[in-house]
Amino acid sequence: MAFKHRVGWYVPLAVVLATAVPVAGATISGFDENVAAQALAPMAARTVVPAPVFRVQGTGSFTLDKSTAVDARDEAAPVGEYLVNLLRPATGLPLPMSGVGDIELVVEPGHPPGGYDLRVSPSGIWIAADDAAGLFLGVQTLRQLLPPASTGTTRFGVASTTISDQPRFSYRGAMLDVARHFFPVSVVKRYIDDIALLKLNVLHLHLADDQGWRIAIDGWPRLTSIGGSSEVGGGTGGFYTQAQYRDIVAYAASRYITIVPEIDMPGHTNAALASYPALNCSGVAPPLYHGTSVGFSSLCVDKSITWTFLTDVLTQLAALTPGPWLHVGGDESAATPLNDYYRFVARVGTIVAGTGKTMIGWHDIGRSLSLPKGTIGEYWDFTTPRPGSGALSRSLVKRGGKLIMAPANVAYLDQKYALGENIGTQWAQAPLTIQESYGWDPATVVSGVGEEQILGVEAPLWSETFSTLSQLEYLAFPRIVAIAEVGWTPQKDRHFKDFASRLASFANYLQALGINYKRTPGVPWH
Ligand code: TNX
Repeated sequence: MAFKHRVGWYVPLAVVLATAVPVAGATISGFDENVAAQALAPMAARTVVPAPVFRVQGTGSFTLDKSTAVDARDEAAPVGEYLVNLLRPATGLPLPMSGVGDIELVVEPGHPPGGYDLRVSPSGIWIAADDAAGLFLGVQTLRQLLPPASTGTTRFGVASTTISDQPRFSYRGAMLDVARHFFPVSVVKRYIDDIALLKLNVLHLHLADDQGWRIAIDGWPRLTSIGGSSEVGGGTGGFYTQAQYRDIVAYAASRYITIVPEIDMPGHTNAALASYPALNCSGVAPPLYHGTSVGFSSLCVDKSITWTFLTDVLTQLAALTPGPWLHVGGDESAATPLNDYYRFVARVGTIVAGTGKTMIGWHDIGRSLSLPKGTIGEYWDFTTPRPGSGALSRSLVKRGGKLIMAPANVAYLDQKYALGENIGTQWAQAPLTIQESYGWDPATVVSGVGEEQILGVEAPLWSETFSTLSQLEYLAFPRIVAIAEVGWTPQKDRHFKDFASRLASFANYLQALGINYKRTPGVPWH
């Protein structure tokens, strides 16, 4: 009974995949056009973002009703719980989790690496993946195949379809700057839910900068009582206790999202320097900083207290963070003499390696002469590299590291949509349009850094110019949707016009979820 909807699918799917996958040119858009343009019912199925790698439409549809149950056992159970917790309020249906169900979620070997298989037929829905994380990604697709809750629909139909899907890159990140303006746990959780919808799987938290220190470190209470007490513009700031940070990590994990904590150093450290006079070479603490300049602060490389401090910070952060990475910034350290910078990064690298984590730094750390093997660089220069940034990035790759691609002129979500807007910055070739956020290939930005050297992509959201959730979402959406598709969908299958039409449909989900977004020009918004 539980397998009834597999009958009639299993063989055709195997045949289809056996022929389509090796060709690797079997694009979703190709199939939509050639096979199934006539079969889009009841919900137009072209809404999925990021675009699945392989998809065919079937005929007919499956409709959820009072008798629909969800079968998700063992490793699949948490994903099943997540799904029914979303769908019960949205549909008003009971959707019991039982041993037998029309919606079947399965963890078993044999599915696309990092991805999932999904089938909808008139008799049911089946999603399967190698692990729960992959299954969760399949559930995100299913959410977008269902009508958005806000439309008042009472018929929850899903068009028959077969999808086989996997990501281009394993690291698909968003970064949130909670240092320039502080955002409470509730906002961070909301953003985690926002990005989960897009199949992003990393949230990088920029936890310390000149304007604020946002994470409690045992033994260093002034970091938060002083360093956390302010923000850009002079507001009251805030910080996460270690229990709150753990809560964020656990919430992210329940969405199969890894937290990457960043403490930016040796520059971008005024908040720490203001908290402890002894951390300053002069022994005198600077005042708290409420402005938006960069490149004026530095830790004091030759003081032993600097190393006691950094060992405590990095060791505690590593213990609080289950993910494999610690981000140490390393950018814009104009106030650190170059020789000091070399020695600083080398020693930080040793501490990070001692915690068992892999170090990430902005690509500037490629300058360092000594780095733990495999250190990851985050590339933030433009899609046409300016002098130096390409070489620094290649220097990381030569030492066995990979790159996270976050070119500022396409991936920095804080860049203004239009120069007249009142939030956002514009240093990175703003205005930044949705077409530009979509229209780049991570593998052709830095020569010598191709597909194999790239860990993934990230969309940073710096917070100098905004302080509310609504502003945060406005800057992120829809450009973060473009970055998510850049990180997921094969390059050859990406076309702006096709993306823009799916994005316009996806906006119905943004609306239903109350996610603020910019109606950028060039998208056929409904
Ligand atoms: C650059 S690029 C920064 C941040 C700013 C941001 C504003 C880089 C690694 N750092 O310090 O917040 O620009 O757009």
